[in-house]
Amino acid sequence: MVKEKILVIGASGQIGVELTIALRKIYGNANVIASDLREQNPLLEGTGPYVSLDVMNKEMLHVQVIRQNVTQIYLLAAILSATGEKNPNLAWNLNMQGLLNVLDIAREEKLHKVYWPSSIAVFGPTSPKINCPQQTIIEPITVYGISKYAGEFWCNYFHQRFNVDVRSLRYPGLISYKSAPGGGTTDYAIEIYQQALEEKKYECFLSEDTYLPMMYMPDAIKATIELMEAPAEKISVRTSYNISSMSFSPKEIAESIKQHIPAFKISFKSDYRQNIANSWPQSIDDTVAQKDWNWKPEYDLDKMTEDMLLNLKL
Ligand code: NAD
Ligand code: AKB
Repeated sequence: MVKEKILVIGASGQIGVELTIALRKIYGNANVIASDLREQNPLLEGTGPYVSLDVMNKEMLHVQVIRQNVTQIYLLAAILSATGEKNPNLAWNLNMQGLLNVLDIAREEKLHKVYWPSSIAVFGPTSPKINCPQQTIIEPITVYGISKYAGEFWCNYFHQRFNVDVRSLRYPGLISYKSAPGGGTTDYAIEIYQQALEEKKYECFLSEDTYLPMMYMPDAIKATIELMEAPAEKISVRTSYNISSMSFSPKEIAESIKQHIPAFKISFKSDYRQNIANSWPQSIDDTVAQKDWNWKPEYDLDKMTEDMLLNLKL
């Protein structure tokens, strides 16, 4: 087996913490280097190497890759949809330049693999709302969505032109309890569990019937690792794969929580994030991922609710 040395960029974020821990279990603690703008992360402390690194500083990134004999990069540093609308220039610069820095270094150093996530945010109001297919009309209205769509084509370009083995998933909204979310439109589906336990009430920033594609973090980690471990000849999509698990509305997640906390009350007050949510599909067709690398999720809404409440109570 080829010895891999993995660099996770953005390791202190919502996905980064859990992905770093999962990768360390597979490749060994010393072979997975966590890195982030943030100086350290208590959840990763004692689990393996951690370096403070700015993905925008290409020279420093390149030095780290050479010095540490890195063979794979997982790039998770980005500005998400809601924060991106508050600072479009910052979102565009980080989401694009960060990716280009990594792809350039991957080409020059002949890295074995690169992982970079896209999002359902690539889709826009003209995309099909139900079972949105892999290939369809894509006209995103957020700077985050535009950056993800452009990023998908940069990945495809570096694969076609320079043979960089870069792989990608269009994650739906991700729900988790370990690490706080980083400024997305789907973050309500995390806050709601925390507030249900602490306050027994929650004011939702999306309307009660806003259906969105969502996924529990263990399924997102499973999908990421399965995609990255699939043989290269099985990967037919070099932009980014649709993946799906569940879709629900704020009203439905509240009903699921009420089965465990009967006194829980939800109220609704939409803000600027409603417009973003309205532009996204309600559900995603992921048959290409199923066919290519046997993608299958494990969690539905009620199974996730049970696990979230159990773990948040600990
Ligand atoms: P996050 O905001 O929680 O984490 C991003 C991390 O990147 C943070 O720890 C931040 O400190 C770090 N970072 C920011 N700028 C950096 C820089 N210049 N150099 C190095 N690190 C920097 O984000 P996340 O939710 O973990 O998302 C990770 C990736 O997955 C992003 O590309 C995001 O677009 C994508 N994604 C996330 C979701 C979701 O629901 N969380 C859904 C779809 C796609
Ligand atoms: C967000 O809401 O911005 C993210 C995403 C779906 O990409 N969770």
